[in-house]
Amino acid sequence: MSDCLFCKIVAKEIPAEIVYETGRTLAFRDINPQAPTHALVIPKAHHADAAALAAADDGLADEVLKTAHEVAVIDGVSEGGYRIVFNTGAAAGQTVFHVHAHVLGGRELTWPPG
Ligand code: D5M
Repeated sequence: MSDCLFCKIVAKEIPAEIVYETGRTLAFRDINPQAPTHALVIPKAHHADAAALAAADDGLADEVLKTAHEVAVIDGVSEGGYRIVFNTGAAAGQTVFHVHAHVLGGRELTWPPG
């Protein structure tokens, strides 16, 4: 989508600090990190939210999760515990409507989130 921020990151029109990339997914550092590890994992194809990604039903959601785990391995937080969050819908805090998994780790993560 031409006016989508994360599509522009996929197209390299906006810079991002890439952590890991596969053929159909991209992981990059969040611009406003909430933990020592805070990356965003997206499918390169545009899907608005987690529900739309799941409905695509082509294994893409699996790939996003695998890439999220790979980010945790790369950052050395996979053993200590990490969190994968999909804010889904404005009421849940979603501000960018290109589905993204937040990967958070590297500090004690409290529950419930605010
Ligand atoms: O999360 C949207 C996230 O996207 C939020 O944590 C900031 C991040 N963000 C916004 N712009 C950028 C750029 N340009 N690079 C990296 N990260 C960015 P949400 O769950 O939608 O609230």
